[in-house]
Amino acid sequence: MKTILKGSESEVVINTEGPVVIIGESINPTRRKKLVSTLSERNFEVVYDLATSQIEAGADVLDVNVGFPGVDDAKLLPETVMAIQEKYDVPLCIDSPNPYAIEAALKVINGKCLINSVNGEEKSLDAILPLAKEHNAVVIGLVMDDNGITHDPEQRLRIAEKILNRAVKIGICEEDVVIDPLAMAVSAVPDAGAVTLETIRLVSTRLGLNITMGASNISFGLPIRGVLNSSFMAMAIMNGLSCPITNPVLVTSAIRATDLLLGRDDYAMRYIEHYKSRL
Ligand code: THG
Repeated sequence: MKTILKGSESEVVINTEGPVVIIGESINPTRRKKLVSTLSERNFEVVYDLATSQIEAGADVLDVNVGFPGVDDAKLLPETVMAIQEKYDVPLCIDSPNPYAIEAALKVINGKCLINSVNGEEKSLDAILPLAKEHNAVVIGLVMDDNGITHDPEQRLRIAEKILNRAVKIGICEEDVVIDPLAMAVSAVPDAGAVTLETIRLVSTRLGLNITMGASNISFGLPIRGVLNSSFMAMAIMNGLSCPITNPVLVTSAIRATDLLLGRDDYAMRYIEHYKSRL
């Protein structure tokens, strides 16, 4: 299945058959004090630095999250989107739990973006799916609902099905629904990795949809995060992950290696190109 994203002129195709599309996670204030202080002053220099470094490292799409305590992200998210669009032509993934911020960002966005995210809760489905339809956006469906988070992969699949059905019912194409199987920290939930990997396998084989996830969540609170992130990434891609939200500076090498080993990189062209750009 192919999901098409667009910037102003650019186009990125997320294909369940690969190769993997990388959504850069780093425009996110979590533990980035400098991003918070500069954004508070409407200074986008740190945002530009993060955009440049991620694109150079292999990001195809940029996640944009400007949520921090005290911020009015219904104002700041569209402003940040406009600032990025002035300098870069890549599709964006607008990341906010606030439907007003999502709506405000959709009004200024060029092309066809990802909405991050909707989930199986009734109020989320009601708020977000009509916006995705109206603005012709792709929507990420998180597999949690009014009952919270389940650790049963079959239940997570059921929530994915519910989100897909509701989206299709209001006229969104199934390729414009991308599922997030929920990656959580293995330091807190011992079987978090196994549950997520099995959910990916189920969503991939039963629904055939494109799959994303916040892949770095898995390693929160642990040392040598790059090793955990890379190992998890390889297994997740094997099971059907097609567009991870991750830090390309740390993980693109593992992603290119995995695509090559899965036979999705003829003559190792992309792997070698990435290797050369690291020299
Ligand atoms: N699913 C979806 N969207 C998401 C998530 C998800 N968006 C947010 C988050 N989870 C994914 N993004 C991040 C961004 C940063 C980090 C992890 C996930 C991160 N940051 C470093 C830290 O906290 O130590 C700090 C920055 C760095 O040094 O890289 O790990 O699950 N749909």
